[in-house]
Amino acid sequence: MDPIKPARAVKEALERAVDKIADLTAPATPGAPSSTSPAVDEPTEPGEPLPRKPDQTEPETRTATGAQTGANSREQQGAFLTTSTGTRLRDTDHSLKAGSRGPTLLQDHHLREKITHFDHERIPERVVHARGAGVHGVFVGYGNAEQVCKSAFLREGESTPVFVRFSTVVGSRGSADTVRDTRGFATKFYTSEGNFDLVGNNIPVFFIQDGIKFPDVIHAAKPHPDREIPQAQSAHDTFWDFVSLHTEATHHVLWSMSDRAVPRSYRTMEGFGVHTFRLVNAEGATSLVKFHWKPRLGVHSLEWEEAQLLSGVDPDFHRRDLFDAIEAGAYPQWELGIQVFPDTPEQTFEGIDLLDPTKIVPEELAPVRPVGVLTLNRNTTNYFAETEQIAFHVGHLVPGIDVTDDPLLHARLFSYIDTQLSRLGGPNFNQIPVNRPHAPVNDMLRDGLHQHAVHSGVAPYKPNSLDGGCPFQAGADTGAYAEIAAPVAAAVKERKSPASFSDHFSQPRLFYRSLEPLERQHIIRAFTFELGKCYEQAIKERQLRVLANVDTELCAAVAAGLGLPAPEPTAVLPEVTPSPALSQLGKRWPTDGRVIGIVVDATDPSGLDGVPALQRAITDAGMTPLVIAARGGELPLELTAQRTFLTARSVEFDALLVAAAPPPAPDAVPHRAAVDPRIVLMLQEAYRHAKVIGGWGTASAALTEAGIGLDDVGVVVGEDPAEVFPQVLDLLAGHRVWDRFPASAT
Ligand code: HDE
Repeated sequence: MDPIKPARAVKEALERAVDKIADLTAPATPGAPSSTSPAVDEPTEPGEPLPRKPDQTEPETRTATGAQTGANSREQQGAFLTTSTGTRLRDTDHSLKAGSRGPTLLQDHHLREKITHFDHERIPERVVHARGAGVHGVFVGYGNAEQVCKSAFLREGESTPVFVRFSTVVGSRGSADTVRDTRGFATKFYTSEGNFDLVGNNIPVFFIQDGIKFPDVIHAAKPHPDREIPQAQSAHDTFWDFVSLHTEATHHVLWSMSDRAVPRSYRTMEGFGVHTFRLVNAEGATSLVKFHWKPRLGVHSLEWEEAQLLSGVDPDFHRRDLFDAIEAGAYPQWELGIQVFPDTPEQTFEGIDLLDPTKIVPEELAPVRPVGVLTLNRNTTNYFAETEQIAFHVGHLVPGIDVTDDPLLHARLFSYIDTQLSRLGGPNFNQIPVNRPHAPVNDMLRDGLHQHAVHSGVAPYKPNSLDGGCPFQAGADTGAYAEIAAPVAAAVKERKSPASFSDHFSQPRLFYRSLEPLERQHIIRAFTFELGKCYEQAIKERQLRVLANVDTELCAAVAAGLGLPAPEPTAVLPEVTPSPALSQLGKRWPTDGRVIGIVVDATDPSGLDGVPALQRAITDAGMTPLVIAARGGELPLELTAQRTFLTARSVEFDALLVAAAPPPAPDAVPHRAAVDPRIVLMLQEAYRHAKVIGGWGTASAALTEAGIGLDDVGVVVGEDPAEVFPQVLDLLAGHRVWDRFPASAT
């Protein structure tokens, strides 16, 4: 910036003084409350906010970092270190002292500002869903929802910016990504009619039917209060104590023990709104709906042992996968779908109570109709500013969408504002950049901690005349949000669930019996693992009694694993019609964003032939190749090692390609075998986790060393990578080669 010349400064000061005198002499009598005299009658004709009084101004439009608004204007400005008020600093390494040996002087503002700010850097983490990863994207409506919903963001071709935060529920902010848990899938749509938040999960049902039980289920799932262990786990006594006594949790527990609770990636999860919502179209006709997110890449999971290893090898596995995929241009996509039900007075569909959040409506009974597509295409710039400070709320609704009387949803309507007050330190959290709506805001909320707006006018109340009556209430024709007038049945005040909420077992049974044998086997193993980690035998026995009322095979297999007798069911197990849509096996999907490991032996350059071309082929297929060599850095043929035998572990890769049988590297634990033991372990794990393995050249020696048959299912051995890779890619479309281990569950 040019220094201001003294003569110009004097001239400008004089001009300002003259303006000021003119302003002061203009009004006849100072003290008018408003810029315009009010009318006697209350203004009813809507108009913009009145102009400011001539004597008023506002702070110049600057961002928190001192810049004019505009692109990148919130980032740090200028080349020099400054205080938070923009004064340049010449030393941030030494505090101001009386002499070089002290004492330190209280006068040192920079020291005090720096330390005070640091002392307050942490804010309370979310009480649930503390661990999360967020990214930006865009939602485009298909326009086919108009029959049921008038919301603008669903119109054909309407493009709406969004922010999505994925999360786990139980663990604290620093816990591992791949734990067995429900995942949050929360989306903020910055629509032209205000923000709409769809705050859902990757499991379509919930543990409880009434929000008053939420603290109970969370207290049970969180670490034991005395020792604060275990972190981010449900495999402990308090969790199983609660759910074995509180049988309405059974359906969610079945999902939590299924592969859904260990997703391969956030990109391969379904999302669900869980509750039933009420939609209204432009004519005022209403429908009940359930929201679904359907991932374009299909629904895929980790193997349980893989998930456990990843918690140590790469605790950031899911967030890294999401950010890397977006950075690589493999933008994850989901279709938003709705199941639509008639809005009848009973609010049931095919005998299923739509207000019961422990129930699904099988897709075979009510198909999911896609109404738009979500693309996540931009990573965040600053985790805290965006992902940590985003504040979702199920009450952030737009015209066309309303809540139903689901008692779980009603407690949520209270909870989300309340929790932001303490987490984000006051009532103005919607003014934080990531929460700001893209629609114009003219509320009458004022003051409070961290107020960013500079509100003009004197009448933040209604009715008023001093601000010209502004802001005005909108009508149906001017985009007002109006709660849908839904009848409330004549009732007595009582603490009670409806009788239709009392069936806790038929839908868990429906879920279990809809899965493929392999998926059921995974559920059996998960129950056996989790209950095996409990200390109290009474809790295990009690949970087995619950399982007996779900499925005899499940109960017997878990009981056998625990070494306990399988109890008899206490009720007749109902016939259920399986819902094939609940299974995640048996189809083929795009492989975008998958990671392929390529093991090479740099000491034998002949084995590297074809590897550069293979890397290109993998990249062209939308995936990431990572070369694994004995040591890092440059390799022959202009290859670079992205991983070494020391840093790589099988769980990072979706498929493993082996170009050689590398001998033990110098940093290997002394080993008699001919192949480096880390590579042998890597192959054994990849094999155990049903991953595709490909090899050429001398690779067969490495496979044999690992005990892998060259003709085994999902093992492709050929002359060169050009022959092997297409077959590997084809197998990868099925996610895993599950046929390698035929399931024992029937
Ligand atoms: Fe939440 N939930 N929840 N929840 N929830 C929160 O809000 C709550 C429930 C869900 O990425 C909190 O800002 C109650 C169901 C997600 O920021 C809190 C009840 C579903 C997220 C809260 C429920 C969810 C939250 C904690 C029972 C799936 C993370 C921090 C009545 C449909 C959002 C916060 C994000 C977060 C309360 C039940 C999803 C305390 C009282 C059911 C995805 O307000």
